[in-house]
Amino acid sequence: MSREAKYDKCWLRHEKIKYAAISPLLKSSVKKIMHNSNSCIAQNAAFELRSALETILEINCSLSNNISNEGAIFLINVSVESDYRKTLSLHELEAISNDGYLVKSFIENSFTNILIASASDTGLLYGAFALIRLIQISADATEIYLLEKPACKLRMINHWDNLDGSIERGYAGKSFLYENGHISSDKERIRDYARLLASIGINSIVINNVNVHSYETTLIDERLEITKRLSDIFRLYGIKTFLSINYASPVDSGALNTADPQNLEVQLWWKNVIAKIYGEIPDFGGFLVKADSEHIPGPHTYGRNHAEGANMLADILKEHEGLLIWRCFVYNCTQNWRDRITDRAKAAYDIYKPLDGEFRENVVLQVKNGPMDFQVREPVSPLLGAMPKTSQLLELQITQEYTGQQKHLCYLVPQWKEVLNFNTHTDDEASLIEQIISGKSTSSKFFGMAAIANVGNDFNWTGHYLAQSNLYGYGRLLWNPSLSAETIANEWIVLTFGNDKEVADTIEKMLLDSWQIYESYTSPLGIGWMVNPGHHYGPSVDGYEYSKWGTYHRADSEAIGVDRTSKGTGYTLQYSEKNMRIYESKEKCPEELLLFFHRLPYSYVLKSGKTLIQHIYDSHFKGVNEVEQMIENWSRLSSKIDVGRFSHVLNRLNEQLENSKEWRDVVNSYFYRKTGISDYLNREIF
Ligand code: GCV
Repeated sequence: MSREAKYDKCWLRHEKIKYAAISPLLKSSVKKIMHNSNSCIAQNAAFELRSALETILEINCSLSNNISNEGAIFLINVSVESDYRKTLSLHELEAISNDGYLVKSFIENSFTNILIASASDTGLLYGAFALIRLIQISADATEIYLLEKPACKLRMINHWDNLDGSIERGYAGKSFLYENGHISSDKERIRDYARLLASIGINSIVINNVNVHSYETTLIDERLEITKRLSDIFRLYGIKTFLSINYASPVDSGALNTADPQNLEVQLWWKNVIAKIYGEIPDFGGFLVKADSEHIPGPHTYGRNHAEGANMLADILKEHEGLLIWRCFVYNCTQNWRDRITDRAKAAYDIYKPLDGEFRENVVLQVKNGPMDFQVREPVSPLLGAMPKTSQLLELQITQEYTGQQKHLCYLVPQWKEVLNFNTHTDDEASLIEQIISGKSTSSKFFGMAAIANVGNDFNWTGHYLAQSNLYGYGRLLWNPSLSAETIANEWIVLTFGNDKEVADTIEKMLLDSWQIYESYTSPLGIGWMVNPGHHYGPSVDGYEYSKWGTYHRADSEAIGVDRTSKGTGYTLQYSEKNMRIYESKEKCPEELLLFFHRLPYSYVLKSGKTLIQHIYDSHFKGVNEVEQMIENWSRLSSKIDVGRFSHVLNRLNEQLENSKEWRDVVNSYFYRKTGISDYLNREIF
């Protein structure tokens, strides 16, 4: 990378490969990149290929839109010239229909050629990025055949950026989209971000925080220009722009004194606003709404249910083929900690399940992966898969709010894989979350995932260099949720750090172990929430224990955990019969979730033969030791990684070590003092 680089290139570094079997083959014959579509997206696909071939393999190609018979890479949109359809099998045609692509090499007149075919220009762009990835990852390939289609139709990234440049739960500097109330002056960076997103198949972006403050409320009208200018950039890479809106915008704008969805003036107000948006941005994606949540107004404010509230907007958006993404993160956020009946975990299901079938076709419910809020360990939300007549999106959090805030290493793909592999048993044929997000369990047209971005204007985008792997991994799962955490880690490492075996093996192990390590020195067995209130970094066992947020561990001197079985809060009853039976029983319940579902004495014996209290002590000591081990492993790479990235990661790991010790000592001391039970191994507890 040149010295003047203003920011890192992440997995699009395209470093020169010293030897690639494919290289002589391509070098001797590929001279041109030809495309039969002239859209900006298709041209960008050609540009990406040209520049990657030049830097990775030192092949200089010219671009042309005249298709001729000589060694070339052909970017063919079969919808532009249907003749090409004849050369493809039915199976291939089906796969390339919705943004899928075929990439294959073939020899003709002793020239090597590569065909990238799709039925859309966006598919061509994805195919181009796939070829670039393949050249770097499978450098010894001598022929190419890739036929891929994305599992998720909606492949969304949610930004929690505010126009003043701040980011809610942002751990990588300030926003690179906005500064001082305006769009950022560094448009090139926004464009490079769009490239990064397109390279992992993301097709939709929500450009502002779901907590819509009054300034951002005007992105739909007074400041629509900002929305338009951003959408002009993202469109070049096949990405649709969405806005988070304030449900009470008609009131906040000063136009009306109600936002009641049944009020005709309110409807007319939205009709005009939405028409104006589509007048400026004809391919605008639609709205994302957080309503009746954490003090934000919504339909409940006006005595309407969420289907009534959502459908009003959905009907208007439908006229423009727009979507309404409606978040299900709704709960009573002013709970009394003395109240042992109300269970925040039950809220989303209680509110939405009875409304199944009542939402319009273009409403998509966005459901967080767990019933609480992105803790290091939660069960899968029982709402996912429980509304067969309603479109759903799974919401993940890439930004590491509760998982170390990009100071700690926490590769989240293994956590997401557990969610995707979860069987809801809500449908006879397709009830894995992986199938639900791939649209296999409903007749609904819209399905997929959304995730909260972990990027900011730091040089390395994500605060921690290795946290780039989470953004990369999210994109790869959108495309193919069956990919393993190992495969994704490996791809990302080779693209980002090259293919030195020691480097790859060390980083892969660090990534794959990191979630479990983080979990072991933070909160035990699914309890969650032992964090400092507000900013959520570092330990505070009772931080939320007597608060209004409904997040309690209820530890006393005898026992810990919340009884969420049918004898307790009844949360388990929201699951399908099969899962309910597993969670009801403390013997069958997966141990990592034991204290989420059950209240147990510290003397309870786990499958390991250890008592619960000894498990808490042991895992906290072990977690810190493992961080020390990671530091040792990383340190061995000093001569193999550039000094900038090496020392950055080392500093982060050292910070992680200090903070993990704090976690260990605070949590262990808390339980020692509560219970008076000593550590079996007599280690230092305070
Ligand atoms: C955007 C949690 C976070 C909030 C976030 C909220 C949400 O409560 O702490 O910062 O607000 O989730 O997902 O809406």
